[in-house]
Amino acid sequence: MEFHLSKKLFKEANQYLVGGVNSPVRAFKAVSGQPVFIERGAGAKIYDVDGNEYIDYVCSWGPLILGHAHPQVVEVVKSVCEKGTSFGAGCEVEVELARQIIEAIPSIELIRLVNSGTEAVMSAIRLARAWTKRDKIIKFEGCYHGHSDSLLVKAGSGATTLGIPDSLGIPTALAKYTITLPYNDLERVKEVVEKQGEEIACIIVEPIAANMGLILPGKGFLQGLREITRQYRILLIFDEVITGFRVAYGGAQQLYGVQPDITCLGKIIGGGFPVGAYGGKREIMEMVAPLGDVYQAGTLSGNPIAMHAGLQTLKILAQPTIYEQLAQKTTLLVEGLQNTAQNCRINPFFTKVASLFCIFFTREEVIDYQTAKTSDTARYATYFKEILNQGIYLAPSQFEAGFVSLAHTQQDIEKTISASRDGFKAINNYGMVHSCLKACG
Ligand code: KE4
Repeated sequence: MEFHLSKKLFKEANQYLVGGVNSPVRAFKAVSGQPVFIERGAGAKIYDVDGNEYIDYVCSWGPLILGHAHPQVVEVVKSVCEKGTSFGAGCEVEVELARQIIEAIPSIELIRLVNSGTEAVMSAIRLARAWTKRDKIIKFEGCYHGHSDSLLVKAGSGATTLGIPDSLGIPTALAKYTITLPYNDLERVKEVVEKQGEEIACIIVEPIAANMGLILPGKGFLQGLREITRQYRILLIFDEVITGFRVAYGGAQQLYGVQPDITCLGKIIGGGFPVGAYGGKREIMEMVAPLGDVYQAGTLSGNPIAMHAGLQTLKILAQPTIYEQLAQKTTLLVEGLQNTAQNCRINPFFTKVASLFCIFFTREEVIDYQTAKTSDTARYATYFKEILNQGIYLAPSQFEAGFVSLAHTQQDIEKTISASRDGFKAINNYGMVHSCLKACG
């Protein structure tokens, strides 16, 4: 594959944009590669500016569960744009989308729509602190909840990828209120809550962790968090920005049968447009302005274009068998990759749930941030580059998840498995070269 135009564009981009990108992970630093610039997408495919075609497993980091440029989404967006794009006033479609979300997620009685997952989580934390009149929060190492100050502490996603677990610029006076614990370690949570419970406003968790690779909650972990938070009047916040409408129509809380006090959403509910949302019990949400004294606002919150794109997406997801189809495609893919890896005498650790998956290049069982970090990121980079050259677009970092869409076909999956054979062989070759260089000193 040739990347001439992407290279040229990246060089130019670096003159104007920080690092040539508008979000760090897109710079491909973790795979020390040359980022590709995408020109268009259609279904499960994206096409870069050099005309290369890729089967896309990033799906814009989750929103495009229907695939790119879904006809019904494009149609509704086109027709709405012609009537104006933003009014800074109420629109009927905001009410329709709010109703659609609330009907899907029983733990949400009242909701506020915003413009990003970061904004949703930042507002939910502020609300939890106001509701409980406490300052401390508990989050989990490797979980990523957007880039608001209190949460950019031992974060996942780009922060892990870039090896900056704690960002610069966060006042220690604020960071000290964030307690970070190992994911899936309920005993540690109990220890801390028994000592400091009266000072803790909330526990925020990705119910399925998808920002340090993909890590499933251990048996009883989420239920345990629910019990201990109830006991100490701590609010439980599920960050379902990725898992909301992804792993089930009712999100991870439906899959695991655990209801949080506040849910944060994003990505899919905007159908590919900027969006976020936080919602929960009416009595809690009524503390938010203009009803209550927790202030939060946004110029483009509830933007009609994003609302229509999100509503159309959810209406399609609400149809029967959609999640069964997504799960079948993902199982076909992961089982094929596992068999191929074994045939190449490679034993990565795979995780999968619904239409999310991940390949960790480690022999360890990955259950938290520390075990995720045992992954060989150089091997991941080798695999990533080999399959990219064969037209497979996986996340440019070991510490992200893979996303399957409704548009991925059996043929796409078979091509991915075939390309992975070469990807695993490239690792074997890399391994041999590496050990030879090591032996030669
Ligand atoms: P945004 O502010 O990027 O819309 O959402 C932040 C966020 C919050 N919570 C979870 C669980 C998330 O995964 C995210 C954002 N996800 C990353 C991908 N791991 C977005 C990609 C990026 O940062 O470029």
